[in-house]
Amino acid sequence: MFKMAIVRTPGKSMIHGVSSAKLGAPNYELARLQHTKYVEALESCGLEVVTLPPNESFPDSTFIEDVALLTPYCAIITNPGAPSRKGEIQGLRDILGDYYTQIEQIQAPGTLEAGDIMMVGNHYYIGLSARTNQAGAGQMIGFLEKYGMTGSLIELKQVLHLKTGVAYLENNNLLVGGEFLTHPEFQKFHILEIDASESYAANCIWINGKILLPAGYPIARKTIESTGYQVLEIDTSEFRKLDGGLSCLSLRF
Ligand code: CIR
Repeated sequence: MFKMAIVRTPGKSMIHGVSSAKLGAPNYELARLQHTKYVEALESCGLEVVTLPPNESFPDSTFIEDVALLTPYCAIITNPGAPSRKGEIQGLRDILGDYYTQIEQIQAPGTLEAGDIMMVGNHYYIGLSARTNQAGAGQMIGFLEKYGMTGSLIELKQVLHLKTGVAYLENNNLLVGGEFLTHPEFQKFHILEIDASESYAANCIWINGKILLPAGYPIARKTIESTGYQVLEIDTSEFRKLDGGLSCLSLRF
């Protein structure tokens, strides 16, 4: 169960965020509204939500998931692979210090963005992507093992982050799309397939027995509901324009 989440309100500078989506610039006012509703959804799942103020110096800083991995035993600050995002970790040690006594940090030449990390119990799958390199992933596995957890690598071919294409929904349920559908590492799970026409919906989050799903993906909704989960739909259209999804917008612990 998760008790808390940390989010960062998007700043006006978000319109300059990194994007490959070709969906146009996000509408800032709408993004703020969607972010508020996202926070309300987290709260409705029983989480206490800590909201950090906008950081205009970093257009992508609302995608706070990427800058840290919060485990039950320690926090690990990352070293984002995107040059424009490296500074997002400034001040993070102080913020996380309110909740963690053990704080580790990925060091260059290692790079890692935690959107590339999927937690399955005590095990963490780490995507090797354009943002997360071997050195960063190796350091992460070292930290996980130091605190009694484990990690393993998954090579990415197409998507931005590992969790762009796969989400663990607890109870052995794995929501999977695209390049990960046939991945040998994932065949031991109960696979919930994401239709190619709804690939964005693969980035869902399990929170205390409920599933947060991006709004507008009816096939995915039906698939998830067939497992008995209650689904809460959240409109993330403006974050999608920056290649971001539901998981990217919070640190849950
Ligand atoms: C980026 O390209 O870094 C941001 N525009 C989107 C980050 C999305 N984060 C995530 O998938 N964890």
